[in-house]
Amino acid sequence: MSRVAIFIGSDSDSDVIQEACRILEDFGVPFSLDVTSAHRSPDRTLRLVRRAEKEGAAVFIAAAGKAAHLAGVVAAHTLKPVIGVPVESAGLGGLDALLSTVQMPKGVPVSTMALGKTGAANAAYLAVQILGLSDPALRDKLSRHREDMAAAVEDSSRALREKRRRA
Ligand code: RP5
Repeated sequence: MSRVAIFIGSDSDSDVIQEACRILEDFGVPFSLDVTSAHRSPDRTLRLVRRAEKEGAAVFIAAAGKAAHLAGVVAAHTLKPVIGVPVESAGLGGLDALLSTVQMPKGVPVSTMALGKTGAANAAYLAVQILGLSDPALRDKLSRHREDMAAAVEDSSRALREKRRRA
């Protein structure tokens, strides 16, 4: 049973979304990954949303570039939280996708992440946070991850001080 349903608008988005997949795997969160386009395969998109809901998905992640309406269309068809990841592309560099994803009309929100791989990673972390609301074990893992990040910052600061002392 997939707890997170991930959709990408094209297989050209697969490199970006790998960041999210890797993090969900690290946290042991089962997910599904499908290519579907709001524009090129609208019926398939709706079918996949319905299927994911039936199979128990609690959160959706949708990544797309250009006129990126995938997350918005998914949000229109579900009451579950939808996280949008705008993907950079040639031409407008991703600003097109960012604005298309973030500027949802009132009442149908999409939680919009940063562009590209950082956004994909944060989409996974946010999905883990949402699932963690009802899963104490997952919340503990997330809390340990935050502690590890804080320790890594301290380590890098210590290493920098040491480097400067030796210089
Ligand atoms: C969007 O258009 C996709 O999400 C992708 O980011 C972009 C380009 O798609 P391709 O032309 O590479 O399939 O729909």
